[in-house]
Order: sequence, then C-alpha cells, then structure tokens
Amino acid sequence: MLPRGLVPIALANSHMAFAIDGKPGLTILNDRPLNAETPAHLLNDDITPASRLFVRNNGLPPLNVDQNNWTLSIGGESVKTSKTYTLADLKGNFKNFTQALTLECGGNGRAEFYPPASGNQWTTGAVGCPEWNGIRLKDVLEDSGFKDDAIYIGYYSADRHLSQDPAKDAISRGVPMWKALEEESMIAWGMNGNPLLSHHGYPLRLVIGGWPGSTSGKWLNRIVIRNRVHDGAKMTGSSYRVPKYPVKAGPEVPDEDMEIIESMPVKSLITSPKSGLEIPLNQTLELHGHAWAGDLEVASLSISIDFGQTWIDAKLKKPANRHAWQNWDATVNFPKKGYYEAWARAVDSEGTSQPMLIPGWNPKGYLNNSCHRIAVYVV
Ligand SMILES: Nc1nc2c(c(=O)[nH]1)N[C@H]1C(S)=C(S)[C@@H](COP(=O)(O)O)O[C@H]1N2
Ligand SMILES: [Mo]
Repeated sequence: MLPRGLVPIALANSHMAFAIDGKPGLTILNDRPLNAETPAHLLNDDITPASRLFVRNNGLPPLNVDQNNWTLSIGGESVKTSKTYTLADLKGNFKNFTQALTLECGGNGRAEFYPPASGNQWTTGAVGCPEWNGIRLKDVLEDSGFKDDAIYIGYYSADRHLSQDPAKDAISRGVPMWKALEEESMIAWGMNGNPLLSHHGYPLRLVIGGWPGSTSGKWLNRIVIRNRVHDGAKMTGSSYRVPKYPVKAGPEVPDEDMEIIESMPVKSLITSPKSGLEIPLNQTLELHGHAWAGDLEVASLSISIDFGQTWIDAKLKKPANRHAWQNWDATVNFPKKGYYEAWARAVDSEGTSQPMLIPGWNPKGYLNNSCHRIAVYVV
C-alpha cells in the first residue's frame, strides 16, 4: 500500500501523463492491472466505438498472440465429444452474425457505496454497447454435444495472473447452461466490424449480454461444460456474489448467504449534454442517453429537473436487438435561472425502477444502479 494521498507517478494527472493508446479521454483507475472507464459524455454514440469502451482487466493480457495458431477447445465433465477449433474453423463452420450487446461491469457504480468497497472505483463508465461480430455460443456447444447432466459452462483464457504464476488463472467464470444456450450469447472475434482490440480480448472472447461483464471471457481459449456450478477463479467468496437478502452496510456476510450475480439491474445514463453545461434562460435543452435492463427490456425512461418532484417521459427507442441498450431523447425547459440537476430514471418491463439513492450495500460494491444525474446552470 502506498501512503494515503500518494499516487504512482504514472497515474498522477493521468489524463495528460498516461493515456491508453487508441482510447483518448478514458479515466484510468489502475495501471496494473489496467482498468479504465469512460466519462458519460463520451458514451453518447448509440453504438459504442472501440475507442470508447471501458477496459476491465483482472490480470495481465497475454503476450505474443498469433491468431493463426489460436485454438478454442471444448471440454469438461459434461461434454459429449471434446473438440478443438481453429479460428478458421469457427469462422467457416458456424453461422456468422452481428448484434449489439450491452457490456457492463458488475462493479460499475462501486465508487458511491459507503462504507467504501475495495476494488476499482468505477463511477458510471464501466458500460458500453458495441456491435459484436462472431457466432452463437450455442452452435459450438451443440457441435461438441453435452450430456443430460450439463448445468453450467466455464471459460478459460490466455491472460496471466497478476503474480505471473502460470498455475493461477486471472479469472475463470461462467453462466448456467440455459444462458449459454440463448440465441444472443456469442463467441466474438470482432467489434464494430474490426478485429477485437487486444484490450478487449483479441482474437476471441465471449459476450454474454445482460449479465455482469465478468462472464464475457476475453482471450478465450477453452470452454468447459460442467455438471456443477463452475468453480473457476472469481466464482466464489465475495467475487461477483452478493447477499441473498438486504444487509446493513459494514459487517461481513456469511459465505452461505451470498449468491452469484445473474442478470444486471435496470439502469440508464445521460450522455448528452456533459454535466456542468451553462445555458441561457428560455433555451430548450435536448438530452440524450441510453437505458438497459439485463435480461429484460426497458419499458420507460423519465427525466426530472426538480430532484424527483415531477417527471416527464423521454422518447425511448426499442433495442436494436435483445440485450442491446435502448437509446432515448428528451426535451426539457427550465422555468427560472439557477442550478439544476437533470435526473434520468428507467423502469424495466417488470415495473422495477432504478432507485434514486444507492441501493443494497454489499461487500464488494456491485450492482449500484442508482439514477445518473448531471448539473445544468441556467443563466
Ligand atoms: N480473460 C479475461 N476475461 C475477462 C476479464 C479478464 O480480466 N480476463 N475481465 C472481465 C470483466 S470483470 C469485465 S467487466 C469484462 C470487461 O470487458 P472489456 O475490458 O472488453 O470492456 O471482461 C471480462 N472478461
Ligand atoms: Mo467486471
């Protein structure tokens, strides 16, 4: 630990001194492992460009990746026939498709929890919705086949544990079989029509829409079909797990009272204008943003400029496809000069709303889906 207040020199004035190649404007939260988030106003595109997608690494990216020698093997105790595919096999033998999928880190919003939770202090920017190019995970799982007792899959990847101990995995998570077999769950080699950037798992990754980003294994080289809940690195303890019932902030929660996070909760962002805007009185303000709801759809998006006393409906679009975020627009008028906050609140298709305040405290600070807000000065 560094003394409080002393940051590594590489991080001091990070915007100027240290930026990620090809990702200008991202806020670096940690340089080893590399973790960086996107300020809300840089997420204004309806489809997130690679240059503006957050980076969340648990370990160190693999060295010397050669896509010509890359293979994906399928195994595990519940596989019927273990198989190994080259990238050319995957691209040539399975139906290629493209879809937009929201990727959000389970810890997005962690910075607001009190008492603070350890880990990267994500504010609002560990989310994005690029278009992914690849194939259905389901098609590959069905090609190797699985036994009746298959209940879960797990992934393994080529990145390295921070200790560089080859016996340790940086992360190895998974999802239940039913989620793996969804039409939208995919194995991707491209983002927005280009090969994945190294930061995002080049040459191959999983993308599991609507679930914590940690299920979307990068640098993917092995999938295991399991007859039990996958027990790889970061599947147990407080990693990506939350209490089964609301707990008072602070005390430790017994392990048997914790459960694995599945679908992410309803959430939204105001991506335009940038917080802190100054506008003249009598000028109409156009707001734009996105909303998403894990496995569900977003049913409505409302805006308040009076701290939640009154709300107006935004124009909310349908998702480009299932598990893609939904874009919205709203027009607001300010009655007097002064300091305002614009708040956005999404409600999902089951009637569950984003909370205005920080929801359920949990030991690792996951699932903060409280309303995003921006400041507006009317002068
Ligand atoms: N192999 C591997 N896969 C990984 C990770 C990782 O560290 N190693 N991080 C996970 C986490 S916690 C998240 S939120 C997403 C982030 O994806 P991105 O960096 O492409 O935005 O990747 C997931 N897949
Ligand atoms: Mo994550």
